[in-house]
Amino acid sequence: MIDLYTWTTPNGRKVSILLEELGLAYTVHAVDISKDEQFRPEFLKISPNNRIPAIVDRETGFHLMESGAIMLYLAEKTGKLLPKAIEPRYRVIEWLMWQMGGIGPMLGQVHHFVKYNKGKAPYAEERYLKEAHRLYGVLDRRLTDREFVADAYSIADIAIWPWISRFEWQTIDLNDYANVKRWYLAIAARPAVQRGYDVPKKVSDIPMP
Ligand SMILES: N[C@@H](CCC(=O)N[C@@H](CS)C(=O)NCC(=O)O)C(=O)O
Repeated sequence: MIDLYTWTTPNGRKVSILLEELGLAYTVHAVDISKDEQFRPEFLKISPNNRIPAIVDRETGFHLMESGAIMLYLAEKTGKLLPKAIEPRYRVIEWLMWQMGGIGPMLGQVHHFVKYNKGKAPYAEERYLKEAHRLYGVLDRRLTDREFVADAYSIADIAIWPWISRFEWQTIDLNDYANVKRWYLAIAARPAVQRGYDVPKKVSDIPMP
């Protein structure tokens, strides 16, 4: 049994979708970041960076923050969605790190400047939108001749997908990135993804291009 501390954001959905894909039993604890619940002392004990998601593995009491680390831990624990052989394993880790270092932080800036603070900082809007298009281009080229970002569906796809599901916030037209669109729709059709998307509560249907 896993305790999942999360909210209705891409980083939170990465872990709820993964838990659904793995079929692990979990209890959801909603941490409403719009009400600053991430700063509560009891949450800081398991997530000292005051951010969701975080988990506690009840079998051992082990707690973990940072979605990338959580995904590696859960995949390792179950032996699923992360290959064991060194090269395919590091191909997955490579694209997981690409999400953690690029897609997450950069698209997060697009949400901040373009969706929530439009007009306040034109230079930042231009900079992060340009970077968003560059990253979508990288993903589109990667998916030209392959179904998933690594060799098979993996934690790397699950990490990237919830960020792409905010394409409307990012003013991205998925029709400009045909391979990303095909990949996005294939993952959106998975029942586990649909269940995980609605954790800790349903906010909207999965956006469709
Ligand atoms: N690198 C962290 C980022 C986590 C993160 O930024 N979480 C956001 C929601 S998506 C959050 O908790 N924000 C609360 C705040 O900024 O105080 C991860 O991947 O887990």
